[in-house]
Amino acid sequence: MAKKVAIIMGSDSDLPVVKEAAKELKNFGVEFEIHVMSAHRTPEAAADFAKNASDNGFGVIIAAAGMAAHLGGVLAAYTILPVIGIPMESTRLDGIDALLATVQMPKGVPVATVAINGAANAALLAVQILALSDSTLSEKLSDMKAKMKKTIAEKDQKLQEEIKNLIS
Ligand code: RP5
Repeated sequence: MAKKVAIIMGSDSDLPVVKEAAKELKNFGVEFEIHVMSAHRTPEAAADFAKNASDNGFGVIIAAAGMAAHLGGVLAAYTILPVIGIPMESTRLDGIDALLATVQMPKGVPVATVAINGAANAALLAVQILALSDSTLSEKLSDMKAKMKKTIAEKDQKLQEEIKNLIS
């Protein structure tokens, strides 16, 4: 059975950004669940979720958290599933606080950290991980890359025409 992706947010205030991850997973037909759990406010719930995630059919966990963002690290401490961290831009520090807290994990407990607010890439990375054992997903990823290549080539062609007009 296809594995699901868990998206855990430190707060419901993270949802506007996290929606981008949900959209990507939906596009790829990957099942997912979204929950609010906090490393600081509900540490037991976060730990329990991570401990049982594999048995509950999840293949990857995405953790979105802002400020002193320990959520990805706490989830990763309790599971051997891959954990992807999204540092949220939720304070005057523009997400640098969350980026450093998420990315600077000690040896032995990795959290694959994407860009600040990089929810779409977190979902794509999760799909890439699941695609290692799912050929339908690998084909969809290859199609996506081919479309991207075509779009950029078209943009470059349009640019060349604009430049030609500009200097003629
Ligand atoms: C973090 O603190 C959350 O992930 C959120 O990004 C930030 C602010 O949370 P709220 O005060 O809006 O609940 O734990």
